[in-house]
Amino acid sequence: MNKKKIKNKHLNKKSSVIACAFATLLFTVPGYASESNKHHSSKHGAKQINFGPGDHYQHRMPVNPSDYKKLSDISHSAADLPKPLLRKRAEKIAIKLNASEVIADIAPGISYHYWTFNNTVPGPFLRVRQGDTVELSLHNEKNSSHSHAIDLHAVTGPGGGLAVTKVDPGQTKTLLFKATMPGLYVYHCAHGNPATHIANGMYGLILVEPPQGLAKVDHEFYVMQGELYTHGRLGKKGFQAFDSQKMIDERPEYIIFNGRTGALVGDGQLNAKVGDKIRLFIGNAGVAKISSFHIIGEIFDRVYPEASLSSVIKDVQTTIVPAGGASVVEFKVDYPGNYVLVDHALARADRGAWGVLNVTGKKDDTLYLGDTRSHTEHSDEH
Ligand SMILES: [Cu+2]
Repeated sequence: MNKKKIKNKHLNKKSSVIACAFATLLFTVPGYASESNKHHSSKHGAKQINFGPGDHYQHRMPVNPSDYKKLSDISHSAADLPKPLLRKRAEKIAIKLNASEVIADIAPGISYHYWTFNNTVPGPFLRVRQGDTVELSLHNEKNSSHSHAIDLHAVTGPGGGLAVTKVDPGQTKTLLFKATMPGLYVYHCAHGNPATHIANGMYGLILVEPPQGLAKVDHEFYVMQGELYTHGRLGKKGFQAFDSQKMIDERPEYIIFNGRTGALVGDGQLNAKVGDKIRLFIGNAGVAKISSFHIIGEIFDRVYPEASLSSVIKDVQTTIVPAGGASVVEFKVDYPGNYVLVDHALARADRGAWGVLNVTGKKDDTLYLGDTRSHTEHSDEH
């Protein structure tokens, strides 16, 4: 949508809505977009006592699951990301994102009202080149219960784009930004009470490739940790409402990779062959926990700490991925088998934070050899 159209659409809004929005802006910290619209505030309970710059609603709005489309799988595939750009020069590129609210399963028989970018959690992996000018248009679906907006950590400017992308249900707005610094960055919705929008699933990663690109590898994967604050305790069946008190207490019931429990297991597992070079783009949406990302039985050959592509460290066991941050790790796989991806605050695996990298190929007995026979004999004696 061009600028003229956006402007006209804005002017056509009812004057009462403009007045309401203006009044709200007077009491809002710049860079935060408050939930001023009629779709929202009337649905919330009393204000929660908190001292943040965003909205203070309790977000205990009733959800009728039949009002939203039901998705069979919320998870974004780890193998689904754009190929390396290998572009000689910067360009102007267009990206379209769709804010959509859906019903999907956290685990079998446990469903949730997810808020998403493009119907998956995390949202699409965005890939641009340093120096590119990006025209990002954000549309909010008509039946959304909330307004949404986007803050990309790759953007320099108020709210990382939030200040100009607040979209009410049915609206589209466009942000133009220049990707100035290389790196792997988190993007997320930051409208209203930003933590709530992130906790409900609105996050993803954007890679700004340096002009020379990244070293060639055989596989790249996209893994992103997130948290779900459900009213029912871990494992409670049925539809689960969001619990804002648990969020402010930093007590997630589920800590997940790629949107739900089991997303990177079985059909969703990461696959490679002995000898392959692998790069993982790892993000952490938070909103509370810092991830201690580790792969059981593997050592990272190279880590770009905090996803700064300007520095690298070698031979790393576990890398920290801050809430609202990322990391890039590279390693060669040398031996077949299943390698388990975890947040090494290991009790979190029981809340869902794990996945599998399956490696096929020839065994190298000089690297790893187990004497299973003597173990069996030993067991038989008891
Ligand atoms: Cu949102």
